[in-house]
This record gives sequence, structure tokens and C-alpha cells, in this order.
Amino acid sequence: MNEKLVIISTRLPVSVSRVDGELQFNASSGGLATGIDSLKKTPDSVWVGWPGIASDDLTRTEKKLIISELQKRECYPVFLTNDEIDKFYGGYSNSTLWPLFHYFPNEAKYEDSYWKTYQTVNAKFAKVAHTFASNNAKMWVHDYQLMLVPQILRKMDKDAAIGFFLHTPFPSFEIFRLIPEREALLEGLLGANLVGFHTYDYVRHFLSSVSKILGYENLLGTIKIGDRLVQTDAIPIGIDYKKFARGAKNRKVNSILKSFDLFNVKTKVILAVDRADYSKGIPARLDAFELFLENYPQHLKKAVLVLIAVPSRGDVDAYKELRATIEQKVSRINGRFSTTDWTPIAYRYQSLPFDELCALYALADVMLVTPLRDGMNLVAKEFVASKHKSNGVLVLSDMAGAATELPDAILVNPNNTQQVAGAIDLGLTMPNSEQKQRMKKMQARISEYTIEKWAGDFVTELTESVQKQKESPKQLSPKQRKTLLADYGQAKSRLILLDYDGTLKGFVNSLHERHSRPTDKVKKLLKSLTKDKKNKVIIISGRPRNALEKYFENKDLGLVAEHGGWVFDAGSWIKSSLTTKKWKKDLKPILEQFVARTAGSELEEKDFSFVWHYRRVSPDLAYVRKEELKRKLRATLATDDIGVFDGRKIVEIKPKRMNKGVIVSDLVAKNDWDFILAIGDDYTDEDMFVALPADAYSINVGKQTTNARFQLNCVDEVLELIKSLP
Ligand code: GDG
Repeated sequence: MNEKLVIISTRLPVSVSRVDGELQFNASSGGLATGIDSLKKTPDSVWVGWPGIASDDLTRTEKKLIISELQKRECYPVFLTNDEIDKFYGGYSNSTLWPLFHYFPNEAKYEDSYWKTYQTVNAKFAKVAHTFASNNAKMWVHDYQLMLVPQILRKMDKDAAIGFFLHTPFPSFEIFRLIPEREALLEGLLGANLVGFHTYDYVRHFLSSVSKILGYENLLGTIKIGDRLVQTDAIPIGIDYKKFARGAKNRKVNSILKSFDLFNVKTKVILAVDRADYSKGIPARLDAFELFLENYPQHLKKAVLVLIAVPSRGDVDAYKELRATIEQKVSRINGRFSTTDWTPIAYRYQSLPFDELCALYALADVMLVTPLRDGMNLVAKEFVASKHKSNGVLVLSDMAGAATELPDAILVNPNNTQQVAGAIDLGLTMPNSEQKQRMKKMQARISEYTIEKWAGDFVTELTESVQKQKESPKQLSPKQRKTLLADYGQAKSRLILLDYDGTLKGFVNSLHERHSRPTDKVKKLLKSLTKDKKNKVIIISGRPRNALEKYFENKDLGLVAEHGGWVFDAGSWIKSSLTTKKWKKDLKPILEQFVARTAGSELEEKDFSFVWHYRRVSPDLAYVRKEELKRKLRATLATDDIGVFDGRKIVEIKPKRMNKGVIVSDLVAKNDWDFILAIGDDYTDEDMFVALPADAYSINVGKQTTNARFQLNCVDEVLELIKSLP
């Protein structure tokens, strides 16, 4: 990692607080903070984030002090007011997105002011981060609080290297679609070159929302938007394995344990450590523990549940209620089962120093990690790392991302109280040999896929995706462009073949011709091309002739409609001699039946073809119907001369001989051209490219595999090239 890495997250690894009037600087807590803390050690990395204290509570001098203190640790603050913290952090982030992303739609609050502040604060983060944008910096944006930052940064710098990692689950489309601002959030993320998630399920959910909400498809996880590629991948976060392995061996462990006068040595310890968050399933876990005490009385007085709930987001109502629920349940269970010398639950609502946390991991016989939903869950991995004798049992919810990596844990459904109660018993009675066997397998995985490996993998993938974006082997280079312009300048007779949709006009989400009219800019460019008498300029399109007639009044322009079905030359239209009556009659009822069965699809009938459009059909249904339709049509067709073709959100049925290649061969043979330029973007243009002589300038618009000699990225680049023709 030679270039600067700019880490952008809501919280900095250092938190500022005021104690007795004085500012204090402490390490931040929480999954993300502990998780990527080790990235600080990456040479030349800086961190942009909120320092944890409201700016209205600070004097100017204090702000300056914070800036200079943080700078010593390569941290750069984004100052937020009390109101911003309320609405952006407590509001949109933690009361709208967090509950939805963890499948708690009933907890979600939708407030306009939350969203407005979320936008303002995201822009603030991007602004500070952008100050580091020079010198090939890589920007790495973290988590659900900053989903708009990638797009804002992209607008500031179109070539920036931007990565985004989501630490929470990405919910299924059925949940994500509930968010009023769903489009803006997805567009925000798509500003990145790489969007990373913990598991492949989250990747799938994201891709499905992108496809269903924005209509962008992906190829093997890469989404193409105009000339940009956005890569997605599952890159599960790891932990600083050595830190926990060392921590658990610390000689202080024993003395720490003594200070926990809660246990006697003969008691087995069941441990649970989480932020006090409703996604962590603490009340359900207590229910399961109660059932365990009921169903397995042999463990009474022989086991203790040590339940550590770390205070979190205490100002949000749902969290206050959660704390009350937990405490009621703990009191009730302790009241019901306690004896004079034994209390079943040792509960603490507090954050523990690192040493104590490690001591507890080292001591625990069974670790209970039973979130209802969790992006990953680092506690499970930290427990595994702490077991240097490979004893101990991990009971893990299969709703946590960590479950995909730790199949050797006892996996449970946290809503299945019976199952969790049974798993606790199983854990307490598991033979040592089996404990070791399972633990060793988990340790092998966790010790290899560490936090450093995760960060390294992410940055490497980001570098590769930026590289992929830059390079396209057929991209028209400045040198080739210069030669093209020089050849054009010297030529006396030139043939210029231009496809229309996707070449001179961007893809429009409607098949109605009025939505696809050429812009004035295009008309002007064509006018100046046709004014030059050395040029023969032909629009060669799949559109019907009446559409092309309406679009282009320029009489000097040649027009080819329906891929060659109609040719307009010297003032009149000439029709192809191919007949269509019979096959069209056979296929029409099938196509009409599919339109009726597939809401959102439309049938376009042209003189020589049918086109079934499915751009407005939900992508999953469209895929199934499309394949079914193609099978049915092919089975019905009595002749080999008619082809069924897959296009851009269309299925087209037309005579095989009616293709741009046939007409282009005729046009090429008609004259001794000194210069030929052909530009097109889709599969129908490939026939045209193949039919051209080897020295013709054939240009494909896009990044797909092509028979053209060169490629341009988008319509704007095509127009720019045409404009630059001398
Ligand atoms: C989010 C996602 C994802 C906990 N109590 C104490 C303490 N901790 C530390 C643990 C662990 C971290 O906090 C908690 O991490 P989790 O992963 O369990 O959960 P979230 O905070 O919800 O984190 C989560 C994570 O981001 C990373 O991507 O795994 O799914 O929700 O590191 O050790 N640390 C100390 N005392 C405590 O009392 N010192």
C-alpha cells in the first residue's frame, strides 16, 4: 500500500469527551472501531471521522486543540453540532437504517428532518475527505451512516479510487424497498469502485435491490453504469488474532478473575458479551437460558451465565426500553432460581477494560453468541482466538455473518428457544476431544483471515477494480484518435455508419419514440457532417422507418430502418423483398399471450420483426419468462431463416438475413471509399463490424466483448469524437 489510504468512518478510533471540564482523548469502542483499529498502523493512512463530542459544546480554542491532538494520530475531525448528531446519528442512521438493515421494520422511524441532516452530514464528511484526494489517494468509506459519501466524492473527482464497506447486513429487497430514500442510498453507494460486504448473501441482496430499484444489471457481480464499473464482493472482516491470543495468556488474567468475586472455580461459565442492542437478541437469550435451567436441572448451581451488556445509543428510545426488558428478565430468573450460595446470572451493564474482556474469554466454558441479526459478530471470533488450549464451546446464531465462516460452532436459530437451551447443555457436556477438534478448525480459519488480511484484500481489490475501470484493451488511444482524424482529413470519399440508440442517444427506459428523440446537439453534429460533400452519412438502426423519419429531417442523411428492412436513399424508401406474413401470423398469438402474462412487458410490431420489451418487468420474472418465450418461439418456428435474438432488455424475432451486416456489405461495395467509420453499441452492430474491410474504423460503445477494432465508453465520447472530425 504505497499510496495514501483515507479511512472515512462515523467515529474516529479516538473519542473526545469532557470529564470535569477537561477534554479527554480515549480509544473508541464498538465493532468497527476495534475492527479497523489496526489499519491505523498502515503506513501513510489517515482517518476522517467525528471525534465524538458536539461542536456547539466546544470553544474555538478547544476545537483547535482537538484538531492538533488528533493530527498527531493522523486523524482529521468532522465536527457535528448537537442537532446534527441527533438527526444524523441517533435519527437516520440508528433509528431508520439500523433497524431496517437488521430486519426490525417496526422499530424504523421515517422523518424528513433525519434524511435532510443525513445528506448534509454525508456532504460534510466527503468535503473533509476530499482534502486528501490528491496523490492517488484511496478513499475507503465505512458503514451505513455514510452511504452517500461515495457518490459525493465521485462527483468531486471522476477518477478517484473509492471503496465502501458495509459492516451490517444488507437486507433483502423486500425490506430495503421500505426505505423512502432507497434510490438515493443505492446511487450513493454506486459512486464507489468497489462495494464490499461480509457475506455473499448480502452481496446478492444488494445486487437484487440495484436491479429491481434502479434497473442496473450485473455480470458476475460487476455492475455497469454508463462508462463506469462498480464491483461488488464478499470480504468478511477478521480480527487481530494475535492481540486476543496474547491477551488471554496475560498473567494478569488470574488476578482479574479474582476481582470477579462472582464465580467459584467449580462453576462452569457461560459467557455472553454484546453491545446492548436489540439486534443482539439478549431478551430471547435470557428466555432460552431460563428454559435451560428448567429443562436441564442437573446444571443448577453448577453453571453461571455471565451477561455483559455494553451501554450503547442510550439516547434512542428503543435502547432504553431494551435495557429495562433485560433487567426485568434477569431479576425474574435470578429471583426464581437463586439459592443462598448461587445466583444463575451475573449481569453487568458496563464496558469492560480489554484485559478483563480477555480474561472472561479465557475463562468461559461456553460462549453464547445469539444475535437475531448481525453483520458479522467479532465477539465470536475473539472468543475463538482466546482459547489457546483449544477448549471451550461456541454457540453461534446462524443469523450472524460469522456463521458462514464458523460451521464448527454449535449453530442455532436464536428464535428457537428449545434449540438454544439444548445447545447450552450440549456445550457444557461436550467431551474435551470434540471441543478441541471443533475449536482447532475454527482457529485455523480465524488466525488466517485476520483483520490485516481483510484490509489488505479490500485494498487490493479496490486497486484492481480501479485498474479495470481504466483499462480496456480496445479503448481508442489518443494516438489512434490522432491517426483516425488524420485519415479522415486526407480522405476524399468517406462512409460514416452510425447506429442510433446507445450510440447517438443514451438508453431510455421507455420504448415510445417520443422519449428517444435526438438532441439538438446530435442534429447539429449530423448537419455539419452531411454538409461536407465528401461524406456519405448513414444512420443504421433497428427502429422502424416512421420513427427515423420523425427524428431526422436532414435530407442529406441516409437512413436504414429495421436493420436493413428499409433503406432511405435519394429521397425515397426502398423496402426489402423478404416476406414475413406466415411466420408473423404464427408467432403473434404466443407473443400476445406472454405480454398478457407478464405485467410491464410490451410488444412492438415492426414491418419485418417483433420485439418483446421487458425493461419494466421485475428482473427475476423477466429472466424466467424470456427463456420460456425463446423456447416456445423457436419450437413454433417452422423455418431456419427466422432468428430469435437477445438484445438489451428485449427479445427480437426477425429474418436472419435482415441484419446490418448484409446492408453494410452492399454499402461498402458501392463505392471505393477512402475512409470508413462505423459506430454502434449492441449485438446488431456486431454484424456490421464483421462486414467491414479490415482497415475500417469500427468502434463499439461500451466495455463488452466486441468485433470492433476500437471502443469508446459512452454516448458523450462518441459525440465528442464526431465533433472533433476536421
Ligand atoms: C458492527 C456490526 C460487525 C464489546 N464489549 C466490550 C468490548 N467489545 C468489543 C468486542 C468487539 C466489538 O466490541 C463488538 O463487535 P461486534 O462485531 O460484536 O458488534 P458491533 O459493535 O455491532 O459491530 C457487526 C462489526 O461491526 C465489524 O464489521 O461484526 O456485525 O454490527 O470487538 O471486543 N471491548 C471492550 N470491552 C467491552 O466491554 N474492551
